[in-house]
Amino acid sequence: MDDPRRRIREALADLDREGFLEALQEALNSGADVDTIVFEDMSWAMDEIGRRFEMGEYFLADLLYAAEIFKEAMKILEPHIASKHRGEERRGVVVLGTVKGDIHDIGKSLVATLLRLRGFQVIDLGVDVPPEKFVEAARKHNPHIIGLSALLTTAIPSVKETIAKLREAGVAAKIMVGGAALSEKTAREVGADLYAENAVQAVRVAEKVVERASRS
Ligand code: B12
Repeated sequence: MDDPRRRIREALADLDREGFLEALQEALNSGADVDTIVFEDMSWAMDEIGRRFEMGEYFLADLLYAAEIFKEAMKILEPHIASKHRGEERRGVVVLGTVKGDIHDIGKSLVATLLRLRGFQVIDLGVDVPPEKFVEAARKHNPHIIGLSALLTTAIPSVKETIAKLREAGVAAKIMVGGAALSEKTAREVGADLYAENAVQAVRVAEKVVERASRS
């Protein structure tokens, strides 16, 4: 791995804001791929920060600071992401939110950003969203897809409950789930239709759903 990418990983994981932003700028100047930076390097660092938190080396305040640095970097990266991912057509409608009991929003917001760039209309319900609010939004906006995000394993029952309530209400939208608490396997177990590991994949999956809907 080349040097700026390694420094992006290490400096972000060490919460060295200046070192990280400098490495980020260097990587961009040298033409590094923006998806690799966000979905491999910065995501690796956030996982490492999570590991250090689990080991007792980092505290909650460190996680908050990491989130702040991540969001600051996203402001720099957004124009680069936009020029890489922008699509022309009007695609489909997606209702998105982080489920009840979970307030992590970075990953969910990344999914929203990429979907919007690819021409989707995204209704972002925010974080800690109760099932009833998803049902209400589904009725109001008649989306192609409802996206549920969960990073805490303790929020998995919330995902399951939300899906059950959406089905009970007869919502026709495909339900896509994602976030560090979920996998292909848990997605199936909670009754979701679709799973995506990261925001780029989420867009691919969403595009397929809308393509299929427009063909039938
Ligand atoms: C930053 C952070 C926080 C910040 C969040 C700030 C914010 N504004 O979001 C704060 C400080 C608030 C926080 C709080 C807590 N956190 Co926290 N946090 C993290 C950390 C370090 C990074 C998360 C992140 O932003 N990652 C970067 C983004 C880009 O990645 P991502 O979210 O995974 O999203 C990508 C994919 O998952 C996917 N995706 C995400 N959503 C969706 C949705 C759909 C529909 C799709 C298709 C895809 C998709 O696409 C995204 C982009 O590629 C993680 C570590 C980790 N491994 O995730 C812990 C982590 C999630 N937190 C953890 C814990 C324990 C907590 C707390 C309980 C701590 C405490 N004692 O209070 C609280 C819970 C608060 C709550 N009720 O939600 C644990 C969860 C463990 C578990 N198994 O449940 C983790 C894993 C850390 C750890 N290893 O211990 N946290």
